[in-house]
Amino acid sequence: MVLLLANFGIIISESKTGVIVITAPRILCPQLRERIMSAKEAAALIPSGVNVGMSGFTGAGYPKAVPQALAEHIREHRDRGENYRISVWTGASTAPELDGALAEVDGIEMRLPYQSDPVCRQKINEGRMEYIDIHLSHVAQHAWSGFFGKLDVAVIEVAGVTEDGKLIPSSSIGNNKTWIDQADKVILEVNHGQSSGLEGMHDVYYGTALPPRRKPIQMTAPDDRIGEKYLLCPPEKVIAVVETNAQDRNSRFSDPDENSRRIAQHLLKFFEMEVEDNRLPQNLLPLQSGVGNIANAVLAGLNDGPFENLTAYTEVLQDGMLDMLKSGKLRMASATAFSLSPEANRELARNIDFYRERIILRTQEISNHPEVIRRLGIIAMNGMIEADIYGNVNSTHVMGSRIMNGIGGSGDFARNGYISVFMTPSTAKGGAISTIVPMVSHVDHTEHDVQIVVTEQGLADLRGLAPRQRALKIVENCAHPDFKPKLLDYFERACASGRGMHTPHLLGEALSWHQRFEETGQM
Ligand code: 0RQ
Repeated sequence: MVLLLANFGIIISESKTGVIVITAPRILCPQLRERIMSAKEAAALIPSGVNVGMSGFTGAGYPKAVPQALAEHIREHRDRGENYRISVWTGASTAPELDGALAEVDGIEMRLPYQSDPVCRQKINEGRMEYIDIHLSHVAQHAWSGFFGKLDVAVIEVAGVTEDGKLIPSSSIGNNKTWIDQADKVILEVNHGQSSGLEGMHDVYYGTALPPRRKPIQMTAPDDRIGEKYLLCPPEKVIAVVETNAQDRNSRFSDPDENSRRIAQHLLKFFEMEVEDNRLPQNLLPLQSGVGNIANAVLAGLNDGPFENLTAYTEVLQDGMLDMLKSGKLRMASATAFSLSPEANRELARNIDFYRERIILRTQEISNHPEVIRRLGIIAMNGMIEADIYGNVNSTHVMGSRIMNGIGGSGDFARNGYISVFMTPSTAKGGAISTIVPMVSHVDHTEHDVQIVVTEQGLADLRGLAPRQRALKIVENCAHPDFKPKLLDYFERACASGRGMHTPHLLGEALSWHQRFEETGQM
């Protein structure tokens, strides 16, 4: 049972256990309360063919009702034989209620800038959905410059609306500021399921501009605040307000497996040696960590390790970072989004006052800003699909052609970080594939942006090494023993071929590793 006293914004609902829950009003602005309607009515305001900017970043803060209602609307049109598709721009990946629902009905013409949804992935790889995979820090300025076309509608989840119409951001900010600024029309989802204690955690910077004479971004530490606590939106732009009461959809991380633990150990030992050699301070430098189980294992390792008073300047805050904030190992964290398991989400809500003092959520053009990342000296740690013997990294395309997720923010951090780490188990698909290969089948991060490669076998520090030195170090330290002799054989024959010695390759043979796997299931 859900009873909505719309005039007052009060929701009275009955929980699964029969408890009556009264939710305080979240929409305090009278002008916006007048626009409250159902998700179905709001979805009908989004015509076919338009560009829609939606909130959402790694399963946090995405609209949960309007995209599903829109998918239903699209299905009805489809059933009548009408073509109905939109383009979807977000912060990063969302969840089945958005990407999954719209992809399922073939409702997405073009998607950008990052996704990790299995249905989307399938449609993209079948050529039925266009996908622009770009650096997350580039998205806002490409939108301002009009490279993606005109943004027609923004659909943004918020945690509430203040009396004077300011929007309290929810569990991610991503590109919301840009979508609200650029769109002609704005649809708001006000989610009562997001903690009201999020208010005050955000820092929305309104000073970014296009060249020439851009102003420096005035940050010299991860905890500097430079913006507003709210998103600003002229109330007359808002065409619909939809109330929801739903949780972000993020799955639980599996406990670190042996490979992840070993990767974490190699990395921790490396940090210890860097501190010993006075190349890193005792509390390291601000950490960026990609998402996933390996990243989480590294954070768990840091939580048990010797380093204190750490900081994070990253794009996504996952469970491991929350644990580190709780234990006090991490002094503060800056990001653009949460990506928490349901348990960690409950922990956040229970102790929101504690976390609000230690977490800042920013727009993604600031969380991923090359200028800030370079100035702060970030330690960037990201996953990869494969690396080649010279240190080029493929993060996005399996066997050169099939998109997995996208580059996300990995390039923003890898290119501009102080230390750029890429990590993966040394084999994939039950040991049939070596993730260290002669030549990557797709390049996302060139040899110039990759400094440390880590697998469960070991760590290769590529700094200060020329290509042939790098090849030996990567094969020796990182390749799986099953593939090491083949890789060394390739390298030695390439060196002996007399075809030029700076970066020796046997071009015809280099990619046949991938081809062999496609043909035989073995590399
Ligand atoms: O596929 O599930 O079908 O078996 O790739 O691999 O081992 O689960 O690794 O979850 O850490 O993801 C690069 C994809 C790694 C991720 C990538 C197959 C493997 C499996 C996933 P299956 P794992 P992870 C901050 C930074 C780019 C974005 C980024 C990623 C699947 O880290 O998307 O860094 N990075 N963002 O079997 C064939 C190989 C393979 C392979 C793995 N060599 N060949 N298949 N797989 N290696 C976050 C954001 O920007 C939001």
